[in-house]
Amino acid sequence: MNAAVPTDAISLNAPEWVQHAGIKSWVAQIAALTQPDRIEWCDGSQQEYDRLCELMVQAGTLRRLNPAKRPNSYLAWSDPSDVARVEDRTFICTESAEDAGPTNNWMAPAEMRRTLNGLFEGCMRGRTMYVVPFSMGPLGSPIAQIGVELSDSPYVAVNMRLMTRMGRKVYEVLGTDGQFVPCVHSVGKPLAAGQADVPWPCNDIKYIVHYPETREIWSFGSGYGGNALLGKKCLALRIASSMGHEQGWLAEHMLILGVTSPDGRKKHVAAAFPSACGKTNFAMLIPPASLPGWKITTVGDDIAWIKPGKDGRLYAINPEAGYFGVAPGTSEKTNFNCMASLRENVIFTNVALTDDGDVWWEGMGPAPAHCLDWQGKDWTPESGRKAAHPNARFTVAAVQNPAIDAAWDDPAGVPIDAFIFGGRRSNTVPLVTEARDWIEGVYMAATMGSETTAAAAGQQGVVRRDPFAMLPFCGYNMSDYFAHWLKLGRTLEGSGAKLPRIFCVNWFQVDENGKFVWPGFGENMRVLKWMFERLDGKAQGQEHAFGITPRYADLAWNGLDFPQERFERITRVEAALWEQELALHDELFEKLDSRLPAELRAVRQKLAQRLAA
Ligand code: SAT
Ligand code: MN
Repeated sequence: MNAAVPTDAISLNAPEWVQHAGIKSWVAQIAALTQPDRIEWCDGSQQEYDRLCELMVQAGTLRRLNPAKRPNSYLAWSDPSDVARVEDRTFICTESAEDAGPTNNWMAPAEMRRTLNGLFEGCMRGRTMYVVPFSMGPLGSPIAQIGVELSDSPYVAVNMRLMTRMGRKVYEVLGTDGQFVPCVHSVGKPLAAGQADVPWPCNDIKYIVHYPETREIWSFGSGYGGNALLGKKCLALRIASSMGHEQGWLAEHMLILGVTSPDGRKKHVAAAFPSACGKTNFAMLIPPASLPGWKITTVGDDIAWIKPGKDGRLYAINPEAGYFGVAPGTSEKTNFNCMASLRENVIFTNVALTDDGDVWWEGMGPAPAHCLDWQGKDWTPESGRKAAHPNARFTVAAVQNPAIDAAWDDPAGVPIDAFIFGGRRSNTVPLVTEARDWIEGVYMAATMGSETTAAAAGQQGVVRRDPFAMLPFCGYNMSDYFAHWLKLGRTLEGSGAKLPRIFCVNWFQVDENGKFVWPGFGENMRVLKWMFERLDGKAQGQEHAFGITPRYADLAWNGLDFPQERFERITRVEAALWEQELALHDELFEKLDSRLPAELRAVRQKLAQRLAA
């Protein structure tokens, strides 16, 4: 850590352990534009983390939780207008609009630069600019990517320390001229001389901007989650997906887990679900006691970088080092491992504060008789409103997860045996379907629909197409992205390698009372076990218009009372619903028409024929 004393021209004051001239001149250039009072070069140490947290406690941004209940943990309440990702303010700025594609907001780079230069000019006045060096992926690994985020938010600096490999070591990897992705972030609220700050500064004007061609990220106006922690969605998904497209690999919105069978054999699964659809729960699943010997271990809970290995198989790493998970609904019953991860060293955002200085959220357990809600207002169970914001989050280092996979940090990654794609659908989509081949699997993933959640600003519960759960995260044309997946399949198949199988799941069908039919959580192990056995060529299933689905007798039911009639209701393919569904696939394809791969249209025709037969 190194603090600068403000002078007329701001002093760069770079510490001697930063030997990278490119970074120093870039920091100077951004400081000249944004005009912070001072610059701090983060070293990633515990002392620095503690000091910044204490600074935020003084400023009212953080509250220290009761150390007897939740050691070394803090609670932040954001501004009520800054609680989620802002998809309508997220831009992919490529030279040609077609390269961003019809699913992204686009603006020409030169025009966007003019807009942002105006907004960023003087935007850090009265604040400190933190220089936050981070690695996505194990430090020094050939698959890792380095970023440097310049931010006027100390909340960002401490969250980045939990979510990424952040600090001084990054400069050792970079040396004097290593490559990095420059990320500029401002909450967009400069302070005049003597003006008091607010606990959660932000701006009504928001821009989350990516230049994939020059690999730069600029974010203005929000201090929250994926809008502000730029290593996550911005670098590890939007920029990385575009790098992967160019270089022949994949950056995906997927958890990665290891499944070990009772006889000690291990397989790895990468699973894509939209935000706030239970990826963290699935990644930390504890199999029911009635399925003894099965074990799940976590490699990652949100993002996977996947590259073909020399043996023709696909290998995945988790580029992150922490979890930024949804708190509401998390309990010892729904996700024991997650609750165990959250015992200490956590930053909570927008959960409720109990009278004894601990946290609470809906679904955690019995409601307290009184607490302060996420806006600091008195709350009782009779209040008739939620105590925690539905998108309330925790930030915690991955190493605190008791189910962490031994290879989670392995630079070589883990070999992927199966992909799972899952949306949140109250009807239509069966509990589980296996694609008959790679192309059919890509079609399933491409046409995935899901009900929107509180993770993004806007209306909740509306079904929208969310291809590969990447709609908000694909940094280039979605049709090109489909083509990239198809091409990868052809290349791997051509090399004689065994391709991962592709499955589509839906845990979320509801009955006539709006209640979930499938118990989910640990019971999802029954579906995973079926997949595992399918990979071994052992389990049976039934072929239907869209693929292969297990019959009742194909799943293990010991220890669970789940009648056949209920199983059939969530696995049947209803022709009338599927005709509507296909019409929605057509709508998506129409939107993506200009570059849509012909293979996908062909699958669509075959499905319609099978459905009609
Ligand atoms: O993008 S966030 O990190 O805020 C969370 C998400 O949408 O998955
Ligand atoms: Mn996510």
